[in-house]
Amino acid sequence: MSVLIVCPGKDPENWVKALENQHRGMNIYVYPEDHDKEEVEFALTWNHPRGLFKNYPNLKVIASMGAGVDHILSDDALPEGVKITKVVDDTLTEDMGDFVLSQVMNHIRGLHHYVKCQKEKEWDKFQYKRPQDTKVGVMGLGVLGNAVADKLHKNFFKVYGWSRTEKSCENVTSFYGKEQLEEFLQNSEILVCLLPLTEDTENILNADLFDMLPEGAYVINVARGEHLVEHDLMEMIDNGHLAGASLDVFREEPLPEEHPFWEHSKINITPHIASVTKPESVVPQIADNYDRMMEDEPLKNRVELDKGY
Ligand code: NDP
Ligand code: OXD
Repeated sequence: MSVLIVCPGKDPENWVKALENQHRGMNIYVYPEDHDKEEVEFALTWNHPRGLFKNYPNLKVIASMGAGVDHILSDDALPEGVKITKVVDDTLTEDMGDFVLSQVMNHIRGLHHYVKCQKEKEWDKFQYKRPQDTKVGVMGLGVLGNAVADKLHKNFFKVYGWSRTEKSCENVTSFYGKEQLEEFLQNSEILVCLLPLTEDTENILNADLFDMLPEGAYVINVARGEHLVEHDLMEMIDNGHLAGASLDVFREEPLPEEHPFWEHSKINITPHIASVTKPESVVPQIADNYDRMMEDEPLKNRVELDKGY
């Protein structure tokens, strides 16, 4: 039986090496190299070509190389009964916390502003805020959102959270469901999106939602580009309601050269690097799930298909 790695545009080498080290004797193919489709029971993937997996009659598990699984579930030709897993990894979680904390700190201390000032040789002091006086709202209190909320709390921010189901978190004032979204947003001077991309969350960062944020709020999107209605964001920044945004994810990646975000003085762009999967760290859980599949045992980090995350 074999494992198929499918990650067009990504270098598979570290994954292959780490898997071979972890699981001696595992038979690994890297798409599109020549292989027998009937042999493949387990696929490890990131952004596979749509429709590819329907040609694998014995495929049982599709494992995402990352925390998100929208790149798998958006394929409407997945083989019936196939199980999907996501990554839950301490390094990935820690890295996301560091990234969001640095973006939040950059915003309250005006560091993005000073990068621009230096280019213009402008000595323009920015009245900064302190963490104790800043309310941050985290949308999505899952593995990553929860860790981000915790890190922000440990750094003295006032933290609010929003999820689909009710939570009781010690250091986070939490809200859930559509009914409590407005109250959550009213408390979000900085809004961090860490939702999975699903039918319910697509386009959720839109003008109506921005309108419910306090005047001068700042938006950080580290989830998926499809959460954001780009035109609404630009309009709300340009009319002064929002102070700006830090965006790590985009509808089209790489962000096209002609995209207006590049030139916008109040939009900060990073190239989907908030938290990048480290193969050596993640491969043990992939190999463990491979063994579980072989033994017909329950998989770890299995995605609930009806929820979409
Ligand atoms: P989880 O599945 O652990 O958590 C998802 C959270 O979102 C849960 O709290 C869930 O609520 C909440 N949620 C889902 N749907 C809704 C909804 N309709 N309304 C309100 N809340 C909702 O995901 P992770 O924390 O592991 O990852 C989140 C996302 O981060 C990934 O899907 C991926 O897109 C993105 N990501 C981005 C990276 C980057 O580098 N930019 C790196 C890694 C991930 P409940 O708890 O009630 O179920
Ligand atoms: C992920 C990502 O989902 O990197 O892990 O976006």
